[in-house]
Amino acid sequence: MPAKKTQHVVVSGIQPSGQAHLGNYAGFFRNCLKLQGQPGLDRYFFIADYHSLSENYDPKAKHQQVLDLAADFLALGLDPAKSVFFVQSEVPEHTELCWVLNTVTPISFLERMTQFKDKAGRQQENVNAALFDYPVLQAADILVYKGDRVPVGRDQIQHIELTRDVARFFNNRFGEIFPEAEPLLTDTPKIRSLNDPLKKMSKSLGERSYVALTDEPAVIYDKVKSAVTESTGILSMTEEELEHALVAHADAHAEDEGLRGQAGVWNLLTILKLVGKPGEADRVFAAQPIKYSDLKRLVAERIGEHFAAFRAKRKKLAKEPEKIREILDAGAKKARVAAKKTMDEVRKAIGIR
Ligand code: AQP
Repeated sequence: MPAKKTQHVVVSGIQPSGQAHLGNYAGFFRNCLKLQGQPGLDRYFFIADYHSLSENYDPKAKHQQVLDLAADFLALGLDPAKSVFFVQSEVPEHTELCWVLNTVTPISFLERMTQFKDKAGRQQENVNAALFDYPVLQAADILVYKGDRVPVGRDQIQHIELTRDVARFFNNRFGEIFPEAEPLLTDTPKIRSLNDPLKKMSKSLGERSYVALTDEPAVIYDKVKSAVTESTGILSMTEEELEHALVAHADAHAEDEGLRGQAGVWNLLTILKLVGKPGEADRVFAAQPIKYSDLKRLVAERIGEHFAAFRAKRKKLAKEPEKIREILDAGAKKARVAAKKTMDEVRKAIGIR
């Protein structure tokens, strides 16, 4: 039998820092799961527990958060026979490579990272070194498997660019070891916050910002019902115009209620495109003025339907923590084989072995 030929190595992770939400689904889970059936790919998906320590957290809750997130991923359809699925801290090579990559990463590059600035602004009492170094650990997460394809949401593009820079700096100094990683985006790479649509949907903006994948229909409706929209029923900007306005004047819009309303309505249409029936979002758009109470009811209903099977599977899995643990243990074992091989190469290249 001819040997299996790997064309690309896909790597991505998600932090266990609370409930997985619709934004994570649109940018990350769906993206990873789509790649599961494609031939020629090696796939590594992990729970980024070390990353999550850079934010305020409760040590008593962390272990359960890891298991919950693993249950989410498995219930959404992750197949451990097709993808290596594991917990980041169980493969110590991630942090070992991070240390080496730190030595070739200019501080000025990290200072530019918008996620660091955002998060440092949100947790001013805890601006720790790990928060600053986060993108280097992320680069190590990818490069330790020689990953060259990274399924992520749009908010992570800057970090993947940094991963490329770091790989290049390393290769220039020590020899060609690492590939250039490219982000893979879906057609819905960003879901906006329901209560502040100028920002991405995010756990740290509070429960009203996001729909959790495990939310029951009544909760979903309650959250979507209070989503920010505008008052005319008319979308005065195209989606491209909106994006352009937001990118061109990022800071100037914090107080722009008109723009916030347009972004809120476009967000509901984006969500409908994601979970609704084919052509449904286009029909709503074409029938302006839009009655937002009807749109919200429809969006909430479709989210509820879309995740009904997931919720049932997820409840069943929650009762089988040993099974989840077994899958993660087996995944870490496989991941370590590949990660160790890269670290052996790296140690030789940098002269410590
Ligand atoms: N709103 C989003 N739209 C599209 N993709 C998103 N992702 C996150 N939010 C959105 C993608 O999900 C993956 C996991 O990201 P993470 O582990 O960094 O989680 P997060 O971004 O930290 O999630 P939150 O809710 O925003 O957490 P907090 O509030 O704690 O910072 C990534 O691929 C990301 O692109």
